[in-house]
Amino acid sequence: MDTNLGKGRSVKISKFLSRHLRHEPQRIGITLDARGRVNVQELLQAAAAHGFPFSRAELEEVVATSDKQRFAIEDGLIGANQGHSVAVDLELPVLEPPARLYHGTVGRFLPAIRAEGLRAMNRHAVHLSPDRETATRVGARRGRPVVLTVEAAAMHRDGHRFQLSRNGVWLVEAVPPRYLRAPDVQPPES
Ligand code: HQG
Repeated sequence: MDTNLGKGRSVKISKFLSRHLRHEPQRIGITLDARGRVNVQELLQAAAAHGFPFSRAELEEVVATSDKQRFAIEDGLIGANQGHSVAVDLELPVLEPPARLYHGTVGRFLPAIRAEGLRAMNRHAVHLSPDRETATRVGARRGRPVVLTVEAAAMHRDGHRFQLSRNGVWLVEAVPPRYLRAPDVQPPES
């Protein structure tokens, strides 16, 4: 399985997979099943037919080495573990969350978040991280990260449903403002 994929190539394939397994399967003429998966062979053919060929070995290496375990291959089917905008039912377990979870964002969103809480925006669910470090990385995609603490146990007690994705991301429909604790602004990276 070691294809010695360069990082650049690996990231390109990963982004291609995210785009088509989470958001726009129709763009390359594939149809996801109810759980959001497609046959691996069908995906390889569709990618090649739409000008972005890669091999099965490359695909398997990207899936195995993805820093966030974004994708999974099982029984010849591949799907994204979370992050969808298309309708899918990932059949994830509803679980009791840890007492606190974390959300990484950036300062410019805080006024809206304080007013209306966390919303799923373009995705199916609000994504929450189990630790501050992960949340800091999520926030840093957009600028200087700000980490919000979510009182998950209180939400759970009040009837909010939490699901755990296959790659360790906690998903919830929304987080009302009263469950958010004042952010601690991360120091700029030295
Ligand atoms: C913000 C990546 C205004 C929210 C990451 C975030 C994650 C609001 C943005 C996964 C808001 C949505 C998800 C409100 C939330 N008003 N802004 N009421 N509520 N926001 O990308 O959590 O690399 O959909 O703070 O690692 O950043 O794709 O969500 O900044 O796990 O695998 O609206 O995506 O994983 O952005 O990231 P996103 P996210 P991947």
